[in-house]
Amino acid sequence: MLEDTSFAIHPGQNLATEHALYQDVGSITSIQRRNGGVTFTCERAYVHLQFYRSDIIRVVMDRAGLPELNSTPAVVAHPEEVDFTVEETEDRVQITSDRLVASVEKKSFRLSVFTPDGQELVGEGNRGIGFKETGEVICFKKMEPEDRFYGFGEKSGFLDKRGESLTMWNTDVYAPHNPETDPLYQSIPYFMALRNGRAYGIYFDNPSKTTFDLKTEKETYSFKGESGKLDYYVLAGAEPKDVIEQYTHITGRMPMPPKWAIGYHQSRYSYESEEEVRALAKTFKEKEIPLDVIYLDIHYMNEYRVFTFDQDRFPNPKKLVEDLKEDGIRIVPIVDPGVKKDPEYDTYKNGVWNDHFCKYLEGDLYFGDVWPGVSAFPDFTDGRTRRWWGNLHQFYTDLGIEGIWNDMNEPAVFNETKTMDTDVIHKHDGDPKTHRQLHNLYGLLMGKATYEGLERNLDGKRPFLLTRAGFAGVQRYASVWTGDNRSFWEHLQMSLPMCMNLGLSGVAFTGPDVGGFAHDTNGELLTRWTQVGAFTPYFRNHSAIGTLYQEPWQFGEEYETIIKRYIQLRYEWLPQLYSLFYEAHTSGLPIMRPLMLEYPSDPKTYGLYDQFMIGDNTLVAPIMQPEVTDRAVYLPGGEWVDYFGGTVYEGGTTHLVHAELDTLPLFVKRGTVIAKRPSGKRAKEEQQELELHAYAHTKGNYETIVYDDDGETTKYRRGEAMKLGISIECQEDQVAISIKNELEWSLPYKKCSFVLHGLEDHQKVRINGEVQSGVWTEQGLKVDVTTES
Ligand code: MIG
Repeated sequence: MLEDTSFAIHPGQNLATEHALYQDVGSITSIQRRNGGVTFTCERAYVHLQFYRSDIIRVVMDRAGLPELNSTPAVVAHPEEVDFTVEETEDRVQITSDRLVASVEKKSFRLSVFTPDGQELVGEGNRGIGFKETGEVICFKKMEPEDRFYGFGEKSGFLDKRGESLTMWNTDVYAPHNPETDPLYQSIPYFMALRNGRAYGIYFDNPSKTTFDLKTEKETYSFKGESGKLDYYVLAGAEPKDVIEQYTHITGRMPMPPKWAIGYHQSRYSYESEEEVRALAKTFKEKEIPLDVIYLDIHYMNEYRVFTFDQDRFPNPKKLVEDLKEDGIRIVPIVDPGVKKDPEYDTYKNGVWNDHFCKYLEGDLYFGDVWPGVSAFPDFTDGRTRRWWGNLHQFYTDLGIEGIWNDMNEPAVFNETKTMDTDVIHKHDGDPKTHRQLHNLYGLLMGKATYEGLERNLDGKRPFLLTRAGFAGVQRYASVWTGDNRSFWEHLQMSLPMCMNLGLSGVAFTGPDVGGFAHDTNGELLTRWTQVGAFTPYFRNHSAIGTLYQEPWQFGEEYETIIKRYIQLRYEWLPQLYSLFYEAHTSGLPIMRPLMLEYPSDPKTYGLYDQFMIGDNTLVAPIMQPEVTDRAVYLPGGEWVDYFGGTVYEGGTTHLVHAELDTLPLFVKRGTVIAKRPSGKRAKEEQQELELHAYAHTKGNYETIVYDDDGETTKYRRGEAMKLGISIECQEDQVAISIKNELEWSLPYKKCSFVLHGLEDHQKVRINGEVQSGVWTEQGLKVDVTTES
C-alpha cells in the first residue's frame, strides 16, 4: 500500500497551513437565554451553551440554524436545572454557575472557562470555532507550556499525549503496534488536561473521524471532526478525579461485573475441539491453577457462521458448558458481526428478509469479506435490529453461556480501507446517516445489542461482554482488551500507559492479552506479564494461531510455579479488586490508575508510565525487560511497605528495588487497609473468609469501603450488598480502627479478621473503641472481628 512506502512523505504536506482554511463563526450579533443555557447568534453560525450540571457545560455549533440538542448514543445524562447568571459587557459575555465561569469573547466567539475563584481552566486559542464548506468542524484552545494531556481512550505510546496528533477511527490493526500506531480499535474523543495539579476535561461528542492535534502549533491545540456537529462538553474539574466523575456522568459507568469475569481467563486462537477444551480444563484442575473462563475463538463455529457450533469439533456444547461449570469454569464464545451470505443459513436469511443488514441508500445490501467469506453486517444503529441481534443470543444462553466476546466490530473488513464503505447508509433510528458519519458507533452499538440481549436472556444474572471496538460509553456494556499485541517486552511496557489512559477515559475494565497475542512468547516474558496481569482489571492469557502455546505450564516448572503463584495472588486480592470495581461502578474511577490521578500536585508523577496504582494505596512497579532484576521505583508522598519483603520505604523519592523473577515489586501505603482472602485457592470455604490487612503507621487517617455482594445476580441494585465502611486512625501509641456495615445485608463471611502489619511495640490496637489483644502471626497481629450487620 502507498501509505507504507516513502510516498507517504511526499513533499507538499503542511498541517499548519491546513488550519488556515477554516472559516470562523464570526462575531456575536445577539444572545438569548434558551434551554437551560444561552444561544449566541454569530455572523456565520449559531452556538449554544448548555449546562448539564453546574460543573459541566456543553457547547454546540450549527451553521444552518438554532443547534438541535440531540446527542450520540454515548451520552446518557440529561441536563439538570442549573442556576446561572449572564452578564454582558462591551466585548464579553460571562455565564456563571456555582462551579464554573464561562467567558465568551464577542468579536469571534472564543470561549474560556474558569474556576469560581478565577483560575483559568480552558483558555481561548488564537482562533475559536471554525468550519469548512466540506462539512468539517474544528475548535481551537490555548495550550500552556505546563499542560499535560491524558485519556483519548485506547492509544499506544506514552501516558502524556502532548506533542502528538490523535485520530479517532476504529481500526483493526494486526500490524505490530508501535508508539505511533494510530488509530486503533476504540475511539473515545475525550481527554483530560492537567495544569499544575488542576484538571479539566473535553468530551467531543462526534462519532465521525475526529482528530485531536496537540502538536502542530506551539500555543494552541485543536480538535476537529470530519463531519457532523461541533458538539463538546467542558468538564470543569478541578481535580483529575472530578473530571472522570464528570465524564462518566455524561457517558455512564460500568455495571458490576459477575465475579467470574474478574478472575483468571485462558484463551487461544483457537482451542479447536471439545476434547481440547476438556483437556485444558482438566490440566488447570490437576495443577490447581485457578481458572474462571475458557474462550472459544472462531474455530467453534460451523464455517464461521455466528450462532452455530461445528458438529464435528463440538458435538455437544451444552454438556461441555455444563460439565465445565461444575468445576467453576465458564465458556465464553466469540461473536463477530459479519453474517455469512448463505440463503439457507437462518441468521442470514432472516436478517435479509427482515431488513436488518446495512445497505446502500439505493437499496443494495453491503457485502464485505471477513472470516465466513462474503458477509452482510447488521445495522446496529437501528433499535429494531439491536433487539433482533440481542435475542439471537438465546442460542448461547440456552446452552448455559453467560458471556460473549465481540471481535472485528470496528467493523473490520478484509479490504484496502479495512472497513465498511463509508457511503453505506445507517438507519439510525429514523435519522439516516452514512457510515462515514457514524463509523465509530458500530462497536458500541453492537455491544449494547449484545449486552442487553444477554440481560434479557439471563434471568437476573449479570452478563459479561468483552469487546475489541467501542466508542465513548463502551464501559456501560463491555470490558475492553487492547487487541492484537505481540509477545514483545515492548508490548508489555506499552500496555501500561494504554490501559491507564483507557481507565482515565471511563473504561475501568481493561487489560491486554497477557503473554502477547502474535509472535512467540517465552517463559520469562510470560512470567513477568502474568505478574502484571494479576493486577490489571481484565486478566486473560491469549495467543494467536501458529504461535507457541502459552498456557501457564508451557515453559517448564520453574516458570509454572511462579505463574501459578501470581494467578493465586489475583484470587487473594479479589475482595480488594471487587471493591475497586464497585468504586468504578459508582464513581467511574479506574481500578488501575496512573500516579498522577492520586498525586496531581506531584510533577514527578505526570509522565510516569511504567508503574501504576491499584486504587489509592497500592503501587505496582513491574519488571518489563528480559534478565533484569532491579528497577527504579518512584514512590510518591507517604511511606510504603514492600508487600513481599516488608521493608518500609520513604516516599517522595526514587528507590532501586531488587526483584528476582519470582517477585513483582508491589507496595502498600502505610496507614491504609486492603481487603483479601487468606488464600488463592478457589474452594468455597476460602471465599467465606475475609482478611483486612492494615498497614500500621504512627500518624494519619484513612477511609475506605470494602464491598461485596452475591457476585452473580443483579440484586445488588436493590441494595443486597455489603458495604463495610472502614476507617483507620494511626497515632504514636495506638491504631484505632472503626468498621461498620453500612447496608442491611448480612455479611457473607464465616470469618473476618484484621491483620496488622508493622505495628510498633508500644502501639495498642482498638477496633470500634475496644482494645484488642489478638494473636501474633508471621504477618503481624491478627485479630478476629465480629461486625454488627
Ligand atoms: O485477526 O478471531 O483480535 O483476539 O483471536 C483475527 C481470531 C481475528 C482478532 C482478535 C484476536 C482473535 C482473532 N481475531
